[in-house]
Amino acid sequence: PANDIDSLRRPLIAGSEKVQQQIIPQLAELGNEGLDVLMEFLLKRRENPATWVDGKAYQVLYNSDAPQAKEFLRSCFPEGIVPLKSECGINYNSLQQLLAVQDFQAADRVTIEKMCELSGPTAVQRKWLYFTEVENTSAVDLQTINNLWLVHSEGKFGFSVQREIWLSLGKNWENFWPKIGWKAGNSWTRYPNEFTWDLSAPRGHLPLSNQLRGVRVFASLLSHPAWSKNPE
Ligand code: UYC
Repeated sequence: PANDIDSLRRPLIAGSEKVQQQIIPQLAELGNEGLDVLMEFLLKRRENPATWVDGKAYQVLYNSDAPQAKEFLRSCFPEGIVPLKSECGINYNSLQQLLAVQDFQAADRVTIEKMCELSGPTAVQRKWLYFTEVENTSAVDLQTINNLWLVHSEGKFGFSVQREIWLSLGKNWENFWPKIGWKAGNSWTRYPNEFTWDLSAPRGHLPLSNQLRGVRVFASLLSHPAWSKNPE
């Protein structure tokens, strides 16, 4: 295995994202020595904002039973690899933990709950949002939620991914919904069982926004200044 490890360490550090994506699960198969390389990798990169490649490496360690991995995460990344910034005193740890174990369905529910919390107690009771509430939502908090999704989904899921697709289609909803797997022909994808709760889903499939009350809320979310402003 020592030989395997050396032949994987270099491309993990210097390879393209595609190469890194393939190497991380191979290291996970190699036991403690593989985990050591992943820890070294995360530490080396911690000065830079986390990418989905960091997310992959973190997930291997997070889902490992090895005591050294547990101790490493406890001391170096107790709250994960995405800074859980909030201007509203909201704790995003539950969302980060669900995404770290790739429980996208539960993470989607928590995302809806957190979005309501961000708008205050009346929205929490109502369990859905008005577009005016979305417009006034903190950019910092939206970026935190979005970064968690991006980093833990190979860059596939998140509001900013949905925005990019929506803009690329000239904001045409009838083209956008099928593109992200929310509608096929004339039928809406049914919540929750018809949605795809893993990475085989189309880009932008998650998180969900219920369209039952119209597109205005989702349009406000995708037009929010959080996505055009630099991260704080
Ligand atoms: N649902 O169909 N959705 C619900 C979606 C629609 C409906 C929740 C998404 C179309 C009803 C989430 C799509 C529609 C409820 C989503 C979708 C519809 C419900 C749980 C594809 C009928 C029960 C959170 C666009 C034609 C609740 C929540 C209620 C729930 C998401 C029906 C996350 C992305 C137009 C009846 N749907 N939803 O918001 O409010 O309740 O009655 O979008």
